Amino acid sequence: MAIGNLDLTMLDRSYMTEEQKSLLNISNISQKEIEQLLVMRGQVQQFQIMMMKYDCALTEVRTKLEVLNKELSLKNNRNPFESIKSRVKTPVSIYEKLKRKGIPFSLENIEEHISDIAGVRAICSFVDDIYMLADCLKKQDDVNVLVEKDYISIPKDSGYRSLHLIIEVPIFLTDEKEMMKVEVQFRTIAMDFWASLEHKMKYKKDIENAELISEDLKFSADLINQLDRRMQQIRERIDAGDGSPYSLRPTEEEEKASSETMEIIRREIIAEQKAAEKKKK
Ligand code: 0O2
Repeated sequence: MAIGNLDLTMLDRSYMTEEQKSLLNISNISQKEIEQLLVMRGQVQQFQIMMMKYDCALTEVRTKLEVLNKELSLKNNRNPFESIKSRVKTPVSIYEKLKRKGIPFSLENIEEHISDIAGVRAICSFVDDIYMLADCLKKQDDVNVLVEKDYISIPKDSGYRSLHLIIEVPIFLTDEKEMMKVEVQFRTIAMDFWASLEHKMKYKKDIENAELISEDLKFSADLINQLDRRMQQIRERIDAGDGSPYSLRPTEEEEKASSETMEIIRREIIAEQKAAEKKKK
């Protein structure tokens, strides 16, 4: 029996004691401990079946996106997707997400409260591709849209931008059809670059001076947003065969952001100079 890559036959079941029940409250749980918890509850197979179904749902959604990619690449002579990544959430990550939400770890709670066990990340070339591709997916008649979170129009406080769709798609097993939830995150390359680095550096971690770091990350997210807008404007000019520089004039918002950048750089230079002078004395 294996959950993920681990072999459950290797586990010593006699190790399972009442103490294991406290697993629900421990932090930094390991995959092995989750497996022991499932063994203790006699739910190993049920868990494996559940994960297998989410994996099948991922395959369905990936295929849908790959079909769109093939069709649109032919029609428009360019690839709307830069890449499509997918993953089934690990048992540890599922456990931690439930814990963050204050919900006990159980199979019922996983199905009810975690909507991104099956997750697809579609990295798109331009912001307008994101909305066009999401619309194509939403109107397919075997796709139910459960939730749409547009963190591009309204970014999260962290600066995080992406379009999230939580959808339900059918999977067909030997004698049943089941609707499974999949979260699809649509991002541009720039949004993905920011989110991946931010995730590594800060997301979910307690750090010193968190407020200053958050401000800097937010500021970088705004720069990334400007870059995305600019790249889209350039593409629009190329599509229109218009090389005129005027269409690239910065917006008021961009001008404000760029003068803020200059101010930050100026302040940093002054601080560095002062620090150097102090060192000399
Ligand atoms: P991981 O490790 O990436 O899987 P819900 O999923 O709707 O029940 P949640 O988590 O509040 O509840 O939904 P939300 O805010 O839409 O976030 C879902 C996922 O989006 C997260 O999954 C992250 O992948 C990503 N995300 C959301 N906010 C941020 C952010 O500020 N920075 C980064 N880098 N990613 C973010 P997980 O499970 O939290 O994490």
